[in-house]
Amino acid sequence: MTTAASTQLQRTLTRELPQHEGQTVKLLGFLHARRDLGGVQFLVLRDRSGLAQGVGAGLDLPLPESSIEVIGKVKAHAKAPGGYEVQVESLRVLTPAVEPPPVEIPKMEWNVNPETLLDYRVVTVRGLKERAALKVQAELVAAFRDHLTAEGFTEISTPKIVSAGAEGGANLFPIDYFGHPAYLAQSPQLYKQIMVGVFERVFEVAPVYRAEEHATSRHLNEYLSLDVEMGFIESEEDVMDLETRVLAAIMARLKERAQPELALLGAALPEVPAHIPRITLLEARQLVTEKYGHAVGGKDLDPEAERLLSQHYAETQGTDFVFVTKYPRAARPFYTHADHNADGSLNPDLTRGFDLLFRGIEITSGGQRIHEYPMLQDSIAEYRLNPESLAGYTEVFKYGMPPHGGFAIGAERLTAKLLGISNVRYARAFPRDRHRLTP
Ligand code: AMO
Repeated sequence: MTTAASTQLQRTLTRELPQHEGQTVKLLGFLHARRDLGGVQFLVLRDRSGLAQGVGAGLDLPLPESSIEVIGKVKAHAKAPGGYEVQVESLRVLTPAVEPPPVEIPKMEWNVNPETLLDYRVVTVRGLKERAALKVQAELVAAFRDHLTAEGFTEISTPKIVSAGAEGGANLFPIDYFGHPAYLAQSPQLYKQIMVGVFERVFEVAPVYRAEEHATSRHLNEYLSLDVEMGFIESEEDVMDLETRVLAAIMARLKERAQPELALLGAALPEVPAHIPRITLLEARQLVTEKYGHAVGGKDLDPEAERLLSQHYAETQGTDFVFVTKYPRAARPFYTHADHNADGSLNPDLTRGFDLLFRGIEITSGGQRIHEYPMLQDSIAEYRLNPESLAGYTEVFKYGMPPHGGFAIGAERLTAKLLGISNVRYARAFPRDRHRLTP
């Protein structure tokens, strides 16, 4: 039935109930929970702003998750969520669910195999914790955009179908592009640099693709990359300072706009120091070996070394962040600028590339890039890359590019570490991993 009352009333959100005590309101949402005690029925309606309890008599409650409209009077009720209750005068089912959800959506913990939860992600993602994590991520992305826009950056959109890899390595997804070989973009790296020649300061928020064969708690095959590139820098220090300001803006916005979600998830926001500590990769490796007895394998830091280095900074300086700087050439892509010696000459072994660790894990890579055409050609040769396949990128350097640098934050890693989520897959609505292509 569409009653006259339902069409006349404006929609009220559940979080607005306190302003409507004593009034008749119309709520729209999902039937989050229901209980029928014979003569009296209780319901919880969930809308985008929260939850509201309703109580009524003679109500015919549909299956949970049905879309409903509730009209009723608002009364203060200490035991109801939010402190108010709606005395239901009419309940209208807008869309009835035809099957109950596979898990009870209102429960805070589901004792179910995590893979099964992902199989049913289309509806399990409605869970309050799942929704809260994605909401925090949305605010985080909004803060990233807003802050950079305020610093004069322009948002760009670069191709995700590309002819060559930007980061090197074997983790490219090949695709068939009308009979020609092509790949899914690993990173907007080369295009964001080209766009510095247009706008000086650019950013992009878009998914990127990595054919990671291994299943870890930190790798996805598709993740949201928060990319930044800035022209006319002095050195990578300017880039690290920029990232520090971006992170501070993100935390400030979450503090202001995501309190309910953070509280629900029991998450504590980190303080972003005005100057995030910096340590060179060589010193970092030495430190974890000497202090913790951990011998680091490979050229980079391994996950255990990242964890220990973060632990050291948490213990000694009370911060969750540390920049690891001056990566050796062998651990960085061809586009990374060499570091300078004290006399100003180039050091062929070290670069101006850095990583940012947050709570034990790398959330960012960045650095200063090569901006001079001959130096870039030399680097491509040294890395034994095919100059022809990179010609579309290197060409722009013939026409003049300013000194520049940038960074990329993996949105899921940052979200997961902020919220205490143990696997990045749960910081994405529909994760893609080695074995998962649906939903
Ligand atoms: P890099 O390859 O280090 O650098 O990636 C940057 C950040 O992206 C995140 N990340 C991932 N997140 C989830 N799953 C993955 N498989 C994955 N791989 C990377 C991490 C990482 O720190 N072009 C450079 C960035 C730059 O220099 O501007 C790049 O892509 O948080």
